[in-house]
Amino acid sequence: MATYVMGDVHGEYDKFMSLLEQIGLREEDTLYLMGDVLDRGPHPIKLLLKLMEMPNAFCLLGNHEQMALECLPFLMQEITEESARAFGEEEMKALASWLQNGCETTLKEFRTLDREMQEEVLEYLRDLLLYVELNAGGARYFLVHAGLNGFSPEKKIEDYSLFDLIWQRADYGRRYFPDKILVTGHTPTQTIAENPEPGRIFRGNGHLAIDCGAGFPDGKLATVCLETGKEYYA
Ligand SMILES: [Mn+2]
Repeated sequence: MATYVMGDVHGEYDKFMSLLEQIGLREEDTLYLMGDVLDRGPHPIKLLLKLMEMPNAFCLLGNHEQMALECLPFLMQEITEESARAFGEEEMKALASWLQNGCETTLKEFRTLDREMQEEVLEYLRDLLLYVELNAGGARYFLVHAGLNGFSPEKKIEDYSLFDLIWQRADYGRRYFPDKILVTGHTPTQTIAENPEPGRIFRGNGHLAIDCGAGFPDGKLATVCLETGKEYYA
């Protein structure tokens, strides 16, 4: 029984399939994805439909899924004069932000689904996990998409805002938990100043940062087996 954590896939379906093949994921293994499976890369919805079929794959909520959840419901309304007028300032702002963050490929594929599948996709997105705590290979891990902004050891997870958990970058120079490793995506490891190998998985100061920039031109998709520490790249 192995536990894998995987970085932000961003629609890179082929890289995802390549990693699945490399690790030889078995039924009894568990795969956690750090969120941001949507946007940028060519096949975000194809990827999501694949994940929906995998009983041993669990996805965290990333800021890209949150943007989709803020926009898809109102985009799915039929545009009539009346509902178009009903798009308020909030909705327009949400859509502008999603457009800036590479939603085109997600929208393109989402549009091809029938209404029933669209609803299923939304339901899956609404049920994504905000954080996961687990033990593997004798160590404890705390998984969250971006970080724990405003961290204090006594603070309960419910007291962090969504923005703190899925948008605000972790401080990789800082150790958060004395007894747990903080696993994050969201911040490409190319941009972590403390990382001696930019673009590879970063470990240090109680962190495991695994977004290796898939969806960007020179980026990779990465996964690591928590029991063995072995890293895989596509
Ligand atoms: Mn992100």
